[in-house]
Amino acid sequence: MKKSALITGILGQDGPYLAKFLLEKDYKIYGLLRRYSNPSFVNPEYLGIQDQIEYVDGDLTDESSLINVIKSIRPDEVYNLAAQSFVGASWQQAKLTTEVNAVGVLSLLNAVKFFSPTSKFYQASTSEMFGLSNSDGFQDENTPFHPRSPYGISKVYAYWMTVNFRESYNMFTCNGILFNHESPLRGIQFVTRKITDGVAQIKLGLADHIILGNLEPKRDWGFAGDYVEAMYLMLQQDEPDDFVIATGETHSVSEFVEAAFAAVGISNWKQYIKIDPRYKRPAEVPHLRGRVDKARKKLGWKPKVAFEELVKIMVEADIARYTIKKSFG
Ligand code: F7E
Repeated sequence: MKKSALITGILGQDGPYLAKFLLEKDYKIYGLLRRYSNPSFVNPEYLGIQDQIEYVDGDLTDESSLINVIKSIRPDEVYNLAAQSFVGASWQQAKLTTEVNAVGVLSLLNAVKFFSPTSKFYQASTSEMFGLSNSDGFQDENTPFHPRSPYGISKVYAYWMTVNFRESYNMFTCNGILFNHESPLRGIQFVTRKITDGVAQIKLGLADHIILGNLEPKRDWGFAGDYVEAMYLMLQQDEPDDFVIATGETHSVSEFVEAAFAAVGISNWKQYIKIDPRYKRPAEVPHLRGRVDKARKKLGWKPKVAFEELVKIMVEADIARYTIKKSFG
């Protein structure tokens, strides 16, 4: 019998990478699709897996739709990757962020508990939960949370609810506390993709500057394609547990900008950057760097793609996109 997985957030960045990874392990993949006027399948198409996903209708904010889906497919594994995932928007849409990222997770956990209690459950938790907390320059599974945005706060609720279902109902539920992870599939509003897209346009003569906010914050940036393996590994353990997934390296936004311009041979990058306070956040997370010892030891997981390589992959993918667009007029 084929194993089956339900992936929420199937049209985002991580959903397609995870689907591809599991398809290679011969899983049957269901993708939860919420109602859009105009859904964009570019990410599964980019990875060449669009016709191998069975889409099922549902929305994290509609509990009955989740019950229907869980009841009818009873998947072996549920990966909850759906979220209002843009930290910057979470101040403007704090309630929506909470309804999707916090209450939505409770609804999904309840649907699993009542209609498929043996399904293993993965919750996409995040380094944004740590926020200001960084005692020795690193964050790990024992670091207290001090979220700095409605997004971070919503994710703390979902984290503890996932732990609580494990402790209260003996369910196999895990939190992957993933630090920032990027790829050519990253949404254009996130800083890495905004930079690599801008650098590609500048290189090709299509733009002459990039407008950014705060260049000081430091992030631990890894490659999304590496991180989905860790999600899978968590659900293959004998016991459910929570794991930090990161590279252990940290770089500032300005170092990312510098590396992206270096990837196309431009060293005087400062002349191409403009700062607009509109892109600055009311409260910032200044420094993220994960200590990944537990995942290394227990999951045997480690990141494969290093920082400079990641930046290069993203810049090259954006240059290729514009080159194809240009050649088709
Ligand atoms: O910002 C700064 C910004 O939006 C990174 C999500 O996947 O990772 C992501 O959250 C940093 C911040 O990602 C601009 O202020 C400067 O310090 O790419 P970002 P994020 O907020 O770290 C975590 C792990 C998640 O869980 C989230 O879902 O870059 N920054 N200038 C800017 N950021 C943006 N977006 N745009 C700018 O112009």
